[in-house]
Amino acid sequence: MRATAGAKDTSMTAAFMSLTNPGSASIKLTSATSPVAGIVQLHEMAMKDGKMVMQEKAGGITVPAGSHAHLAPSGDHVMLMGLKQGLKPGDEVPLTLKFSDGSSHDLTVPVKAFTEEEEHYHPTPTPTSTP
Ligand SMILES: [Cu+2]
Repeated sequence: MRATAGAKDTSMTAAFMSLTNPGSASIKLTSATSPVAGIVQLHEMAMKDGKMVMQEKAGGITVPAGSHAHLAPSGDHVMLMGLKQGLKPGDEVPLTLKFSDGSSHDLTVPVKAFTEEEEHYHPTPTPTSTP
């Protein structure tokens, strides 16, 4: 989870992780909650009007059977908004993930300083081929 210490906007942050699905059926991360945030959403980066923006990911984040989903600053992430406290490197934040099969997982997420912050909110335009 990205620290808010030193950030311009300390009311929100994001969590990044790798999810592994050892099962034989794909599964979706459908929601998340944390006591430090008023609202937790699952976000994706999407191209809108020629620039990358983040938006709520409809239907959740799929973890394919026997594979992984990587939540990273340039892609899908867990967005924490309405933070009730500042987060500094070294802090640990409880995060509960809920999945489409009804299971939930309680995590303790370490807070780290992220140098990718600018990339996350203001991604450098990269040339893309038009289909
Ligand atoms: Cu976001």
